[in-house]
Amino acid sequence: MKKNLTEKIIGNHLLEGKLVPGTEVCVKIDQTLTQDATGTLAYLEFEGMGVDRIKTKRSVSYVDHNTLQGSYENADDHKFLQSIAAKYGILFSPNGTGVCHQLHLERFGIPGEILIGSDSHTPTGGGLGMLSIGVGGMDVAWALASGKFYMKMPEVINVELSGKLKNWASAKDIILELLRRYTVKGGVGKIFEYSGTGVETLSVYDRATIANMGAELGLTTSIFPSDNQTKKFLEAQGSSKEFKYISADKGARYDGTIKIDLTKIVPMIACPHSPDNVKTVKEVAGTDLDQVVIGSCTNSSLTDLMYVARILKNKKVKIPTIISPGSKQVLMNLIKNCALADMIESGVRILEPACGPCIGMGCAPNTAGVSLRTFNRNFKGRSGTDDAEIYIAGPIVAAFSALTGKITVPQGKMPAIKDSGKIAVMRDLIQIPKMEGKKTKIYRGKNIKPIQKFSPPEDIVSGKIVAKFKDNITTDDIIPAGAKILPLRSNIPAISEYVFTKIDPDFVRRVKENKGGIIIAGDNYGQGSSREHAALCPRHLGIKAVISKSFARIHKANLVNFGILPLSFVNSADYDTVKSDDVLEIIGVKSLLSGNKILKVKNISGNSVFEVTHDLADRQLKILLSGGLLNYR
Ligand code: MIC
Ligand code: SF4
Repeated sequence: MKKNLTEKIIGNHLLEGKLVPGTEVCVKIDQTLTQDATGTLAYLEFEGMGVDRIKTKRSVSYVDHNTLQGSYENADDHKFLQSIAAKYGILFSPNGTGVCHQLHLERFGIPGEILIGSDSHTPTGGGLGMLSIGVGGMDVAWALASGKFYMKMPEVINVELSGKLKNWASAKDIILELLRRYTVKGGVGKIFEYSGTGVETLSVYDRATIANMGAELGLTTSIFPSDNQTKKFLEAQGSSKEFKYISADKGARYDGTIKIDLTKIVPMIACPHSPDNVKTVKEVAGTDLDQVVIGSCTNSSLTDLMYVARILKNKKVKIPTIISPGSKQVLMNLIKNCALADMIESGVRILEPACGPCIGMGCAPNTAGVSLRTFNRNFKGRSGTDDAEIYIAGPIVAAFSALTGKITVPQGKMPAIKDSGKIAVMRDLIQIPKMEGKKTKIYRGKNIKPIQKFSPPEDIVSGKIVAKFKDNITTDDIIPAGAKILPLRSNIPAISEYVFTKIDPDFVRRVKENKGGIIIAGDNYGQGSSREHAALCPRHLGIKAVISKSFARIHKANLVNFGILPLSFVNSADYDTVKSDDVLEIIGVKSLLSGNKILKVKNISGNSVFEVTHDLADRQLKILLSGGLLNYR
């Protein structure tokens, strides 16, 4: 039978289930990654599972999010992560080495393998033919403990690229065009598999940018074939032995097709406050800017920054411009080929390789400031300044705009960036664990609080509607990031005080007063980051159920893992009939286990009844009705 690339990779790793979209499959996991903001919880959960050794081939713990060390909290977390790595045989990438996705691509990318990571941009690895999926920390912990991962088999969509980019258009513009067409919820339940003659015109870094930002479409992941470009990339990284060709069979079956003619792509930009609010750069050209920031796991590769250096060379930036290279290796290459000198001479600030401003760790814009960034998310408030206006574009548009202080359409002849295929490779920055096993003392600073277990739900789950939200609520809305809150990621009681503070400052008080409650939401609840704090913290406060029109994939799995019922309206018009403060009773929750798909919800205040449903697998229902994954084990 002819197979697409996804079917080949999943088929090679299949432990349970069939490749039927919408049904649950269990796959063997080759690699995992964590970063420090989600990693501490993931490893606490892993410890709670009580196994001696990791069951994966390669697992890496990166420190790249909480890098400021403004006080003891981050440093404590990093020492905890380092000691856990030594104990269990996990590789450790220390603070300042680079952003996890950039590093993982450069150092550990292997076509045909399966990677899961506790970060929503893990799909970056799809740029070189590795099936890479973002998940919650608990799912990484479970993969470390068992070598397995359960997921719903997605539909596989063939994205057929033809032609070649021209006139300053870049990979970022391809993914922005897809976001313009399909929106932040257009990819839920799907994998985008790229094919066609246009693919070979894109480098692995271009492909990684596209795969990375597929997360913004809500996709399970994106994947490119492994071809001569992949070979060249792996050779340059000193990893040629990992190379193999892998692609879909000719005539393979797909669940849908999208066609993109690369010759028609023009520079695009996402306008405030959503990555799918996309226009052409021409449409918003001339908008005054206060700041330009170049970096993040989407656009901080050597090639990206070489274009930036070339555009800035012998010119001066007009507004504060900040550049954060994706990894120390990228920075070292920029030093060796003198591109860093061109950047610094033009007046830019250089930050150390880390997530930095992308996660609100510094460089927040001024009040109501307008900032153009090469990142992937421009949700309101994520920059650290609540009323800032954030635009998202590729590094070329960003560099041109830095020179004028306004959003600017790239002009002139596009320079060719010479690619000799040779770069300075820094393979020894990531620490190979000593594997001291049982002898290793785990360092637990006072910021690290023990992981909590929750009791199973009653048969009738009742509570007040403590909040009613609209569509597309992000996990940044639920539990904000930023320099003030991020250091508390290992301290659930402390960080829970910030739940919904940006969009509903009274939420925590109300939930405490009511001793818990139920949340109502519109479509795509929990889009964005994989942070399981967005499930765990509401659970800690006493939230028992979220009833929405629909959920984002990773967040729904996180809700299950922490025992919050993720239920959907059978009739979405019922969303309009419920209001804040109504008291609800969800009846017969335990009957879910015997196959009941639909539950009745009594609205005691409104004196009415409506129905809710779910699309969870039996295994997930068992977890949910045990009160979460830690109880289920
Ligand atoms: C993000 O880009 O929002 C993050 C920070 O990388 C998150 C993870 C986190 O919240 O720690 C993600 O994308 O999953
Ligand atoms: Fe880091 Fe930003 Fe990438 Fe998230 S999106 S991993 S915060 S660089």
